[in-house]
Amino acid sequence: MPKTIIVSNRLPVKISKTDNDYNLSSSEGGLATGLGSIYKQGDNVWIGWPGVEITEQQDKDTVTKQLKELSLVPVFLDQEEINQYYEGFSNEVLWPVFHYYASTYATYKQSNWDFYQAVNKKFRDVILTIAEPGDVIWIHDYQLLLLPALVRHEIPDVSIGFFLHIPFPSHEMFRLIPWRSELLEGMLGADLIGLHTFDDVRHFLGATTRILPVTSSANIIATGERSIVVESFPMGIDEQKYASLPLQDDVKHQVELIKNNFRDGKLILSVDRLDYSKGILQRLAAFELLLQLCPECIENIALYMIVVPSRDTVPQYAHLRDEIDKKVGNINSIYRTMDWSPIHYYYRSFPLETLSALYTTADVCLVTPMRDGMNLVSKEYVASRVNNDGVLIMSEMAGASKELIDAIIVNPNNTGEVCRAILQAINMPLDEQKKRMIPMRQLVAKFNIRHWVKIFMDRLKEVKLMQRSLQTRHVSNTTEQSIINRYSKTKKRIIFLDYDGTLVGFRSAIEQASPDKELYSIIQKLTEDPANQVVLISGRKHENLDEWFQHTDMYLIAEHGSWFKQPGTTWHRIAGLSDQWKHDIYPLLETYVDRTPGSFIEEKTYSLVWHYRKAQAGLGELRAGELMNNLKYLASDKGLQLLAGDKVLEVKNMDINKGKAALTLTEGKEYDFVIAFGDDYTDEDIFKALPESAITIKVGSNISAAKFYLRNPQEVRKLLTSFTKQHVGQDSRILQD
Ligand code: GDG
Repeated sequence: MPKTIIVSNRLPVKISKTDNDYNLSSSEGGLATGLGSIYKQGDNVWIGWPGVEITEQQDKDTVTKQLKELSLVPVFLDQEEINQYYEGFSNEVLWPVFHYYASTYATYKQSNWDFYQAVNKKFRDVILTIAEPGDVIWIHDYQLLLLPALVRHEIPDVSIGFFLHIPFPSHEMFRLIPWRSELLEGMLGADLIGLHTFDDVRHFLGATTRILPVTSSANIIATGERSIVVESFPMGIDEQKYASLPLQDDVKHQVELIKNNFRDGKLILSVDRLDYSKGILQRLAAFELLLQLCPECIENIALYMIVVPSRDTVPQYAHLRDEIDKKVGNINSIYRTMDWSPIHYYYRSFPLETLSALYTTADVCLVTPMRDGMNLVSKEYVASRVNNDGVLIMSEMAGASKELIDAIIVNPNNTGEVCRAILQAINMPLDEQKKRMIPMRQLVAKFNIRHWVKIFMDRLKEVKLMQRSLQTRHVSNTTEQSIINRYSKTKKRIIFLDYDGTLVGFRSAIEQASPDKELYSIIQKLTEDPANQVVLISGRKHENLDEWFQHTDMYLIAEHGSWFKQPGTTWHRIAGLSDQWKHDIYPLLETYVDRTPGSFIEEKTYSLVWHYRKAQAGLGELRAGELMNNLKYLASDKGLQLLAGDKVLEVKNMDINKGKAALTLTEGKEYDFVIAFGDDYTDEDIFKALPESAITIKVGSNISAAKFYLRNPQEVRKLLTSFTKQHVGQDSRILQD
């Protein structure tokens, strides 16, 4: 029975030491609740750091045993590892860069990176003591970006999901990190990569396709080995818990105490971990402005500000804490009256019941991070509003703002706007409060943490099935052997070979992809066998194929079938086709060349191709989309076909395609072995046109009409070489006979 293994930096447990004993208590954060239904079952486990340094082996053994009772498995880290991997690399490189604070807070130290790699390997080693092929592993967050690939390398046959809890920044930010490729390669070890928002998904795809030699189509990344799905899974909370807490007696009691403090005043609440990304100082500035501008607010409103201690041994965080202390002191000293304080600031955490009482009492919840992956506080506030009242003010920089669209959405940098939003919130009529709160409560209830876990796990299963269905079509050893057997038994064969991407790899300059010695030798051996008709069928110009292959014994087809050349004869072109349409289309393409630096037009006899492989990444795709729209009607009027390929858009005569060209060679001939290799959209026409008995092979693992696929041109060459060896083998047997 396959297991599910959860992996995160921290285990969901609190450990404290009394004398010689360790006391363990489960910490019931949202994630732990959501994943509880998984890791507590059967042989499933959660792997992570227990949160304290334990040096003695005996103590490690004791704690390991105690954790086992809770289905938890420890990765023990020493203080130096914590300093460099966690405080250093995770929190002084990844956290600031991913939250757009690279220039202010990021420091790139080689030793931190070394520790980051070493600790990720330490996690891998613990996983390897437990995981077996077929298991499902779900890895969490930015501390473990390298782990998916490290695990994949050791056990290829596992399902790996990865979820990033913080934002994924734009490529412009991410590229600053000296180890950017390694980090992305690490993440691509996963089968499914989950992020909070669609913007994060776009940023991740953008960075990956710009930095690594991989391609993406919609939200699927093809690495040649596997297809990896990248999707947004906005994280939810344990909504039932937050909706039921206000009904508990102890919570009701605390609500009364808080209300008595305030008489009829309005209570504004903010709750954050101590972090510069949470916009605490900016929020205080907006609150101060409000006190300056609104005399009626004096004695009638109060900001309850809870800041939970976090990372305050790091100098930047200690500094932030001092700044907050100063600012709060300053505001209170100016505006405080004998029996009223504008800000109630708490630098500590509270029991969940107190938090719930605050959520229940607060008229306004002020959530104004400068950047936040999701922000669960906003959802917890919404879930706690069982009477459907209360107002949420939400920064547009938090992932949650994409879902909680009925909140008052603000730009946290705009002090005036935040100040106005608070005024709007404290004066909002009850009707409007309800109109906004009801849909938000419904959303938070539906997309709760269990739902999040379920859809992620279901999707991971689907991704694996999709990969496996492709896998069955990969030319395995057995399939390869049976193709070779069929080849050796047949006497009249035709072999269709596409060129770019099939026999040679993709190059950024088209003229660079010239044939090498190995390729010429394979072609020569294949064509030497009189039973073989070898056909090179390409979209390239006939002049180009002529230069490279006129001396071979291949049948050459250029420009998707516009030009033909039998071995030993001259080129001839297909008759009766018009190329008059080019006069209208060419000028249009030229305007795109003028507007898109790096793009150019290639003119063929019956087609025009707009190439953008040298254009700025992203811009080319954008313009290609525009051009496609522009050409749509014109093309159908003129009997033209538009083909969007790999960094090209081709406009060609509809009557020409590789499929038709291939059929002119096979129809009426009794070939007993038909095989076709191709890598792109134009080769699909051949795959579809050839008879059912043909062997069709796509190069690359994208969806295709072909029966099988090979990963790359090297695998194609290997199979063709096996054919040529067959030929020699047969001969030698014949000789022996
Ligand atoms: C990261 C991402 C993303 C706070 N004070 C107390 C307390 N809390 C709890 C809240 C909430 C949690 O802490 C804070 O979660 P957030 O989502 O707001 O922020 P991060 O800690 O930065 O979390 C974030 C999240 O991961 C999940 O993917 O949303 O964007 O930065 O649950 O209730 N809990 C108790 N007492 C407190 O005083 N008991």
